[in-house]
Amino acid sequence: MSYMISKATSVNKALDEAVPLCEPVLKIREAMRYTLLSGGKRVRPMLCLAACELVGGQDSTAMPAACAVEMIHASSLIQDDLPCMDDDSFRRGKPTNHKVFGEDIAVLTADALIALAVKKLVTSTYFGVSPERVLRAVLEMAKAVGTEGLVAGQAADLAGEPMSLEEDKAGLEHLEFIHIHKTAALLEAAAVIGAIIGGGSDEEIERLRRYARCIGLVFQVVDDVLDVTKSSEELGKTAGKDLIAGKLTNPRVMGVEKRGNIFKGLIQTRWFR
Ligand code: GRG
Repeated sequence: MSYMISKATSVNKALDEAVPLCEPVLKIREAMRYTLLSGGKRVRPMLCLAACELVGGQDSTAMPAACAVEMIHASSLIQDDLPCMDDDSFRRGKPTNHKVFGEDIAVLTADALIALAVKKLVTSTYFGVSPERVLRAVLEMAKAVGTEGLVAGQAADLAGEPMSLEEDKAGLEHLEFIHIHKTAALLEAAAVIGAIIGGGSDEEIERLRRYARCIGLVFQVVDDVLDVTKSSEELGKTAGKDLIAGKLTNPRVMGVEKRGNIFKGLIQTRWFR
């Protein structure tokens, strides 16, 4: 726990310094800071720093990359909460970005966070990381964000149920697709980028990719379960919304027993062998 607290503290400091409150576009910067510094657990930057450390690199070398990954996460949360997506009013115990700043500013803020993430990642070269490794890291981040990652997962989640909910296999494949893309992709990228920046070998990088993908898969499964077992106060957001929306990801939508079988299926899939 003390390891995690110390990493989160240094990430918070670096994020604070990354977005100074100044002109131009003061309002956008305020909105960026609002979500970026609103108390997330910092799981992704922590994974990035830990992976870098594991392959023999320094925290300071991976800090820009760790911040970049958290900026992408913040951007995805802002977008996810928009009325055209999940339409959430609360996150981390506070009103969501668009509730405070308006939808127009929230969309621009999410855009600005992605741009800043790329900029931040590229500054890794100032810390002695080779341009080849930085390019590789940028490629990993782009893959995690776009149609091979978050965007694909969110699109599948929004599209709702698979063709047949009766067949566990169809349900399993659909769930796995959503979890792997919407959530695991960024956790995977966090660890992989940390290992690339830290000077890891190809073998080390691929091992960490596999490990982080598993963590990501379980992370979303737990997040879905918490949505029905915890209160809104405990979660800091409106609980049970997926249930109301009838989303497949909610354990009670398809029945707890069926969902239990799907969990078992998930655990036995190729990611866990
Ligand atoms: C182009 C960046 C971008 C995104 C577009 C909107 C979208 C596609 C994707 C949404 C992805 C999303 C919000 C997935 C949920 C992942 C998840 C489990 C979030 C909660 O993560 P925690 O628990 O949150 O780490 P904290 O608050 O601790 O940071």
